[in-house]
Amino acid sequence: MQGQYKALWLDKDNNLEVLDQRVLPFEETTVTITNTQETIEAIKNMTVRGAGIIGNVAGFGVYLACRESNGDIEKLIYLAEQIRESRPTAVNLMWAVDRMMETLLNSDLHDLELTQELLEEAIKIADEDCMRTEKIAQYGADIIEEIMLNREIDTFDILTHCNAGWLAIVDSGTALAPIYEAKKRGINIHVWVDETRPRNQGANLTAWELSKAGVEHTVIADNTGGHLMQNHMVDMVITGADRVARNGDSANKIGTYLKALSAKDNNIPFYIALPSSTFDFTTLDGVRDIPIEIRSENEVKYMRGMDSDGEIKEFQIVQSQSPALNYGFDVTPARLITGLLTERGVCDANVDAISEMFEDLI
Ligand code: RUB
Repeated sequence: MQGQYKALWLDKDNNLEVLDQRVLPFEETTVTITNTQETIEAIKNMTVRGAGIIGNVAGFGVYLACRESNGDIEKLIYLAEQIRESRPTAVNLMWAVDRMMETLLNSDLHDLELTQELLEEAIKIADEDCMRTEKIAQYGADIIEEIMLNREIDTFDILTHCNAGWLAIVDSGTALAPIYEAKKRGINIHVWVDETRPRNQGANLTAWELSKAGVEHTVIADNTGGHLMQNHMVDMVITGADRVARNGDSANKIGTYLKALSAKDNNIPFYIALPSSTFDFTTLDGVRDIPIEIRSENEVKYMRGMDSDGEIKEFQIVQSQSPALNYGFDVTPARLITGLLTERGVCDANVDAISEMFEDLI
Protein backbone atom coordinates (compact mmCIF):
# COMPACT_ATOMS: atom_id res chain seq x y z
CA MET A 1 0.00 0.00 0.00
CA GLN A 2 3.01 2.32 0.40
CA GLY A 3 1.43 4.50 3.07
CA GLN A 4 -1.68 5.55 1.14
CA TYR A 5 -4.94 4.50 2.75
CA LYS A 6 -8.51 5.76 2.62
CA ALA A 7 -8.59 7.55 6.00
CA LEU A 8 -4.91 8.47 6.25
CA TRP A 9 -2.01 8.95 3.89
CA LEU A 10 1.40 10.57 3.64
CA ASP A 11 1.90 13.89 1.87
CA LYS A 12 4.91 14.71 -0.33
CA ASP A 13 6.96 15.73 2.75
CA ASN A 14 6.05 12.51 4.57
CA ASN A 15 3.72 14.26 7.01
CA LEU A 16 0.58 12.39 7.93
CA GLU A 17 -2.73 13.54 6.44
CA VAL A 18 -5.95 12.30 8.03
CA LEU A 19 -9.62 12.77 7.30
CA ASP A 20 -11.08 14.98 10.02
CA GLN A 21 -13.67 12.67 11.56
CA ARG A 22 -15.02 15.39 13.87
CA VAL A 23 -16.79 17.21 11.06
CA LEU A 24 -18.14 14.35 8.96
CA PRO A 25 -20.65 13.90 7.38
CA PHE A 26 -21.24 17.61 6.80
CA GLU A 27 -17.70 18.54 5.77
CA GLU A 28 -14.95 16.47 4.19
CA THR A 29 -11.69 18.07 5.28
CA THR A 30 -8.26 16.82 6.20
CA VAL A 31 -5.80 17.63 8.98
CA THR A 32 -2.02 17.49 8.55
CA ILE A 33 -0.06 15.96 11.41
CA THR A 34 3.60 16.95 11.46
CA ASN A 35 4.84 16.24 15.00
CA THR A 36 4.19 14.49 18.31
CA GLN A 37 1.99 17.20 19.80
CA GLU A 38 -0.30 17.19 16.77
CA THR A 39 -0.44 13.38 16.87
CA ILE A 40 -1.53 13.41 20.51
CA GLU A 41 -4.10 16.15 19.92
CA ALA A 42 -5.60 14.35 16.92
CA ILE A 43 -6.05 11.17 18.98
CA LYS A 44 -7.35 12.96 22.10
CA ASN A 45 -9.80 15.26 20.36
CA MET A 46 -10.94 12.44 18.07
CA THR A 47 -9.94 13.97 14.76
CA VAL A 48 -9.10 10.29 14.28
CA ARG A 49 -10.90 7.65 16.29
CA GLY A 50 -11.51 3.92 16.13
CA ALA A 51 -9.09 1.43 17.60
CA GLY A 52 -7.24 0.40 14.45
CA ILE A 53 -6.68 3.90 13.08
CA ILE A 54 -5.58 5.19 16.47
CA GLY A 55 -2.90 2.48 16.39
CA ASN A 56 -1.81 3.43 12.88
CA VAL A 57 -1.66 7.14 13.69
CA ALA A 58 0.32 6.34 16.83
CA GLY A 59 2.78 4.31 14.73
CA PHE A 60 3.31 7.24 12.37
CA GLY A 61 3.44 9.50 15.44
CA VAL A 62 6.53 7.66 16.73
CA TYR A 63 8.17 8.18 13.34
CA LEU A 64 7.32 11.91 13.53
CA ALA A 65 8.69 11.99 17.10
CA CYS A 66 11.96 10.54 15.82
CA ARG A 67 12.09 13.19 13.09
CA GLU A 68 11.68 15.95 15.65
CA SER A 69 14.08 14.46 18.23
CA ASN A 70 17.23 15.13 16.18
CA GLY A 71 18.97 12.00 17.38
CA ASP A 72 18.07 12.51 21.05
CA ILE A 73 16.88 8.99 21.90
CA GLU A 74 15.80 9.86 25.44
CA LYS A 75 13.56 12.59 24.09
CA LEU A 76 12.15 10.17 21.52
CA ILE A 77 11.34 7.58 24.22
CA TYR A 78 9.63 10.29 26.28
CA LEU A 79 7.55 11.48 23.30
CA ALA A 80 6.55 7.93 22.38
CA GLU A 81 5.32 7.39 25.94
CA GLN A 82 3.17 10.54 25.65
CA ILE A 83 1.59 9.16 22.48
CA ARG A 84 1.05 5.80 24.18
CA GLU A 85 -0.96 7.49 26.94
CA SER A 86 -3.20 9.63 24.73
CA ARG A 87 -6.29 7.38 25.09
CA PRO A 88 -6.69 4.51 27.55
CA THR A 89 -9.02 1.81 26.17
CA ALA A 90 -8.11 0.94 22.57
CA VAL A 91 -5.14 -1.37 22.95
CA ASN A 92 -4.01 -0.96 19.32
CA LEU A 93 -2.53 2.36 20.44
CA MET A 94 -0.20 0.74 23.00
CA TRP A 95 0.47 -2.22 20.70
CA ALA A 96 1.60 0.01 17.82
CA VAL A 97 3.79 2.24 20.00
CA ASP A 98 5.40 -0.82 21.61
CA ARG A 99 6.13 -2.31 18.21
CA MET A 100 7.70 0.94 17.00
CA MET A 101 9.82 1.09 20.18
CA GLU A 102 10.96 -2.48 19.65
CA THR A 103 12.12 -1.52 16.15
CA LEU A 104 13.90 1.48 17.61
CA LEU A 105 15.62 -0.48 20.37
CA ASN A 106 16.73 -3.23 17.97
CA SER A 107 18.10 -0.77 15.44
CA ASP A 108 21.72 0.21 15.00
CA LEU A 109 20.81 3.07 12.65
CA HIS A 110 20.93 6.78 13.55
CA ASP A 111 19.41 10.11 12.55
CA LEU A 112 17.89 10.18 9.06
CA GLU A 113 18.33 6.47 8.53
CA LEU A 114 16.59 5.66 11.80
CA THR A 115 13.75 8.04 10.94
CA GLN A 116 13.38 6.28 7.59
CA GLU A 117 13.38 2.87 9.29
CA LEU A 118 10.60 3.97 11.66
CA LEU A 119 8.58 5.38 8.78
CA GLU A 120 8.83 2.04 7.03
CA GLU A 121 7.76 0.20 10.17
CA ALA A 122 4.68 2.44 10.58
CA ILE A 123 3.74 1.72 6.96
CA LYS A 124 4.28 -1.98 7.56
CA ILE A 125 1.93 -1.93 10.57
CA ALA A 126 -0.78 -0.25 8.50
CA ASP A 127 -0.22 -2.60 5.57
CA GLU A 128 -0.61 -5.57 7.89
CA ASP A 129 -3.88 -4.15 9.25
CA CYS A 130 -5.09 -3.85 5.64
CA MET A 131 -4.33 -7.50 5.08
CA ARG A 132 -6.09 -8.48 8.33
CA THR A 133 -9.25 -6.54 7.53
CA GLU A 134 -9.37 -8.13 4.06
CA LYS A 135 -9.39 -11.57 5.68
CA ILE A 136 -12.05 -10.48 8.21
CA ALA A 137 -14.17 -9.36 5.26
CA GLN A 138 -13.97 -12.81 3.65
CA TYR A 139 -14.61 -14.87 6.81
CA GLY A 140 -17.46 -12.55 7.84
CA ALA A 141 -19.16 -12.69 4.45
CA ASP A 142 -18.89 -16.51 4.53
CA ILE A 143 -20.85 -16.51 7.81
CA ILE A 144 -23.49 -14.22 6.33
CA GLU A 145 -23.86 -16.55 3.33
CA GLU A 146 -24.13 -19.58 5.59
CA ILE A 147 -26.85 -18.03 7.78
CA MET A 148 -28.78 -16.94 4.69
CA LEU A 149 -28.66 -20.42 3.21
CA ASN A 150 -29.83 -22.06 6.43
CA ARG A 151 -32.67 -19.63 6.97
CA GLU A 152 -33.68 -19.07 3.34
CA ILE A 153 -34.00 -15.29 3.69
CA ASP A 154 -33.76 -12.76 0.83
CA THR A 155 -32.44 -9.75 2.67
CA PHE A 156 -29.92 -9.95 5.47
CA ASP A 157 -30.43 -7.43 8.27
CA ILE A 158 -27.35 -6.61 10.31
CA LEU A 159 -27.21 -4.33 13.31
CA THR A 160 -23.97 -2.52 14.13
CA HIS A 161 -22.96 -0.13 16.89
CA CYS A 162 -20.51 2.80 16.55
CA ASN A 163 -18.19 2.92 13.54
CA ALA A 164 -15.89 0.06 12.71
CA GLY A 165 -15.50 0.73 9.01
CA TRP A 166 -12.62 2.08 6.94
CA LEU A 167 -12.66 5.27 8.99
CA ALA A 168 -11.83 3.18 12.07
CA ILE A 169 -9.25 0.79 10.65
CA VAL A 170 -7.38 0.59 7.36
CA ASP A 171 -8.53 -0.24 4.83
CA SER A 172 -11.81 -2.16 4.82
CA GLY A 173 -12.85 -1.90 8.46
CA THR A 174 -13.70 -4.68 10.90
CA ALA A 175 -17.47 -4.87 11.50
CA LEU A 176 -18.26 -3.19 8.17
CA ALA A 177 -15.75 -5.21 6.13
CA PRO A 178 -17.98 -8.33 5.85
CA ILE A 179 -20.88 -6.05 4.91
CA TYR A 180 -18.93 -4.51 2.03
CA GLU A 181 -17.79 -7.97 0.96
CA ALA A 182 -21.32 -9.40 1.16
CA LYS A 183 -22.54 -6.58 -1.07
CA LYS A 184 -19.76 -7.39 -3.57
CA ARG A 185 -20.94 -10.99 -3.54
CA GLY A 186 -24.41 -9.83 -4.59
CA ILE A 187 -26.12 -10.40 -1.22
CA ASN A 188 -29.06 -8.13 -0.40
CA ILE A 189 -27.92 -6.53 2.78
CA HIS A 190 -29.47 -3.91 5.01
CA VAL A 191 -27.77 -2.37 8.03
CA TRP A 192 -29.41 -1.01 11.16
CA VAL A 193 -27.06 1.78 12.23
CA ASP A 194 -27.17 2.64 15.94
CA GLU A 195 -26.74 6.40 16.23
CA THR A 196 -24.22 5.80 19.08
CA ARG A 197 -24.72 8.63 21.52
CA PRO A 198 -23.05 10.72 22.76
CA ARG A 199 -20.63 11.27 19.86
CA ASN A 200 -22.87 9.76 17.18
CA GLN A 201 -20.22 7.75 15.36
CA GLY A 202 -23.03 5.61 13.89
CA ALA A 203 -25.21 8.48 12.66
CA ASN A 204 -22.29 10.61 11.49
CA LEU A 205 -19.70 8.12 10.28
CA THR A 206 -21.18 4.66 9.64
CA ALA A 207 -24.19 6.05 7.75
CA TRP A 208 -21.79 8.21 5.67
CA GLU A 209 -19.54 5.25 4.88
CA LEU A 210 -22.45 3.00 3.97
CA SER A 211 -24.05 5.56 1.65
CA LYS A 212 -20.73 6.09 -0.13
CA ALA A 213 -20.63 2.33 -0.73
CA GLY A 214 -24.29 2.16 -1.78
CA VAL A 215 -25.21 -0.15 1.12
CA GLU A 216 -28.85 0.08 2.22
CA HIS A 217 -29.10 1.23 5.80
CA THR A 218 -31.36 2.88 8.37
CA VAL A 219 -30.20 4.97 11.30
CA ILE A 220 -31.92 4.11 14.58
CA ALA A 221 -31.86 5.63 18.04
CA ASP A 222 -29.65 3.54 20.30
CA ASN A 223 -32.63 2.28 22.28
CA THR A 224 -34.32 0.70 19.26
CA GLY A 225 -32.17 -2.43 18.87
CA GLY A 226 -33.95 -4.54 21.49
CA HIS A 227 -37.33 -3.98 19.90
CA LEU A 228 -36.01 -4.85 16.43
CA MET A 229 -34.39 -8.04 17.71
CA GLN A 230 -37.54 -9.11 19.53
CA ASN A 231 -39.53 -8.63 16.31
CA HIS A 232 -37.25 -10.74 14.08
CA MET A 233 -35.88 -7.72 12.23
CA VAL A 234 -32.20 -8.47 12.90
CA ASP A 235 -30.34 -11.54 11.54
CA MET A 236 -26.97 -10.79 13.07
CA VAL A 237 -25.21 -8.19 15.23
CA ILE A 238 -21.61 -7.33 14.45
CA THR A 239 -19.42 -4.71 16.07
CA GLY A 240 -15.73 -3.85 16.24
CA ALA A 241 -13.68 -3.83 19.43
CA ASP A 242 -11.22 -1.63 21.25
CA ARG A 243 -9.64 -4.33 23.39
CA VAL A 244 -10.35 -8.03 23.72
CA ALA A 245 -9.03 -9.80 26.82
CA ARG A 246 -7.50 -13.26 26.94
CA ASN A 247 -10.85 -14.68 28.17
CA GLY A 248 -12.77 -13.15 25.22
CA ASP A 249 -14.42 -10.29 27.13
CA SER A 250 -14.58 -7.44 24.61
CA ALA A 251 -14.52 -3.69 25.16
CA ASN A 252 -16.27 -1.61 22.54
CA LYS A 253 -18.21 1.66 22.37
CA ILE A 254 -20.58 2.25 25.27
CA GLY A 255 -23.89 0.50 24.63
CA THR A 256 -22.44 -2.58 22.93
CA TYR A 257 -23.08 -4.68 26.04
CA LEU A 258 -26.81 -3.89 25.97
CA LYS A 259 -27.00 -5.01 22.32
CA ALA A 260 -25.27 -8.26 23.22
CA LEU A 261 -27.74 -8.92 26.04
CA SER A 262 -30.64 -8.37 23.74
CA ALA A 263 -29.09 -10.55 21.02
CA LYS A 264 -28.62 -13.37 23.54
CA ASP A 265 -32.20 -13.10 24.75
CA ASN A 266 -33.47 -13.31 21.19
CA ASN A 267 -31.09 -16.01 19.97
CA ILE A 268 -29.41 -13.75 17.42
CA PRO A 269 -25.74 -14.32 16.52
CA PHE A 270 -23.53 -11.62 18.03
CA TYR A 271 -20.03 -11.30 16.53
CA ILE A 272 -17.09 -9.11 17.45
CA ALA A 273 -14.79 -8.42 14.50
CA LEU A 274 -11.17 -7.68 15.32
CA PRO A 275 -7.66 -7.96 13.98
CA SER A 276 -5.17 -9.73 16.26
CA SER A 277 -3.69 -6.31 17.15
CA THR A 278 -6.86 -5.65 19.21
CA PHE A 279 -6.20 -8.57 21.58
CA ASP A 280 -4.73 -7.79 24.95
CA PHE A 281 -3.35 -11.18 25.89
CA THR A 282 -2.02 -9.89 29.21
CA THR A 283 -5.46 -8.96 30.54
CA LEU A 284 -7.03 -12.17 31.74
CA ASP A 285 -10.44 -10.88 32.80
CA GLY A 286 -11.81 -8.11 30.58
CA VAL A 287 -14.88 -7.14 32.61
CA ARG A 288 -12.71 -6.69 35.68
CA ASP A 289 -9.55 -5.22 34.21
CA ILE A 290 -10.00 -3.39 30.90
CA PRO A 291 -9.56 0.35 31.60
CA ILE A 292 -12.63 2.32 30.55
CA GLU A 293 -12.18 5.87 29.30
CA ILE A 294 -14.28 8.57 30.93
CA ARG A 295 -14.64 11.58 28.64
CA SER A 296 -15.91 15.12 29.13
CA GLU A 297 -19.50 15.52 30.33
CA ASN A 298 -19.93 18.13 27.61
CA GLU A 299 -20.10 15.36 25.01
CA VAL A 300 -23.37 14.31 26.68
CA LYS A 301 -24.66 17.82 27.30
CA TYR A 302 -24.04 19.23 23.83
CA MET A 303 -24.74 17.98 20.33
CA ARG A 304 -23.31 19.13 17.05
CA GLY A 305 -25.43 19.30 13.92
CA MET A 306 -26.63 21.29 10.94
CA ASP A 307 -29.38 23.89 11.41
CA SER A 308 -32.12 24.60 8.86
CA ASP A 309 -29.88 27.21 7.15
CA GLY A 310 -27.21 24.59 6.57
CA GLU A 311 -24.92 25.98 9.27
CA ILE A 312 -22.98 23.59 11.50
CA LYS A 313 -23.64 24.44 15.14
CA GLU A 314 -23.27 22.99 18.58
CA PHE A 315 -26.45 22.84 20.68
CA GLN A 316 -26.84 22.44 24.42
CA ILE A 317 -29.41 19.74 25.18
CA VAL A 318 -29.13 19.43 28.97
CA GLN A 319 -29.65 22.26 31.47
CA SER A 320 -26.33 23.65 32.71
CA GLN A 321 -26.83 22.71 36.37
CA SER A 322 -27.32 18.95 35.72
CA PRO A 323 -24.10 16.95 35.81
CA ALA A 324 -23.53 14.25 33.19
CA LEU A 325 -21.35 11.13 33.15
CA ASN A 326 -19.66 9.95 29.99
CA TYR A 327 -18.14 6.46 29.93
CA GLY A 328 -16.69 5.90 26.46
CA PHE A 329 -16.81 2.09 26.44
CA ASP A 330 -18.30 -0.96 28.06
CA VAL A 331 -17.22 -4.58 28.18
CA THR A 332 -19.32 -7.37 26.72
CA PRO A 333 -18.70 -10.59 28.65
CA ALA A 334 -17.45 -13.48 26.50
CA ARG A 335 -20.52 -15.60 27.32
CA LEU A 336 -22.67 -13.26 25.21
CA ILE A 337 -20.40 -13.43 22.15
CA THR A 338 -21.12 -16.00 19.42
CA GLY A 339 -17.65 -15.69 17.93
CA LEU A 340 -14.61 -13.48 17.47
CA LEU A 341 -14.18 -12.78 13.79
CA THR A 342 -10.44 -12.49 13.18
CA GLU A 343 -7.99 -12.65 10.29
CA ARG A 344 -7.37 -16.30 11.20
CA GLY A 345 -11.04 -17.23 11.12
CA VAL A 346 -13.77 -17.39 13.74
CA CYS A 347 -12.50 -18.00 17.24
CA ASP A 348 -14.68 -18.96 20.21
CA ALA A 349 -14.64 -16.28 22.88
CA ASN A 350 -12.87 -18.20 25.61
CA VAL A 351 -9.36 -18.51 26.95
CA ASP A 352 -8.64 -21.95 25.49
CA ALA A 353 -9.73 -21.16 21.94
CA ILE A 354 -7.93 -17.79 21.94
CA SER A 355 -4.75 -19.33 23.37
CA GLU A 356 -4.80 -22.06 20.75
CA MET A 357 -5.48 -19.85 17.72
CA PHE A 358 -3.03 -17.12 18.71
CA GLU A 359 -0.40 -19.17 20.53
CA ASP A 360 2.47 -17.64 18.52
CA LEU A 361 1.47 -14.07 19.53
CA ILE A 362 1.10 -14.65 23.26
C1 RUB B 1 -14.63 3.46 18.56
C2 RUB B 1 -15.26 2.14 18.77
C3 RUB B 1 -15.20 1.23 17.59
C4 RUB B 1 -13.93 0.42 17.66
C5 RUB B 1 -13.74 -0.27 16.35
O1 RUB B 1 -14.66 4.28 19.68
O2 RUB B 1 -15.69 1.76 19.81
O3 RUB B 1 -16.27 0.34 17.56
O4 RUB B 1 -12.84 1.26 17.94
O5 RUB B 1 -12.40 -0.42 16.10
P1 RUB B 1 -14.15 5.79 19.51
P2 RUB B 1 -11.93 -1.34 14.92
O6 RUB B 1 -14.94 6.39 18.39
O7 RUB B 1 -14.40 6.40 20.85
O8 RUB B 1 -12.67 5.71 19.19
O9 RUB B 1 -12.43 -0.73 13.66
O10 RUB B 1 -10.46 -1.38 15.03
O11 RUB B 1 -12.63 -2.64 15.18
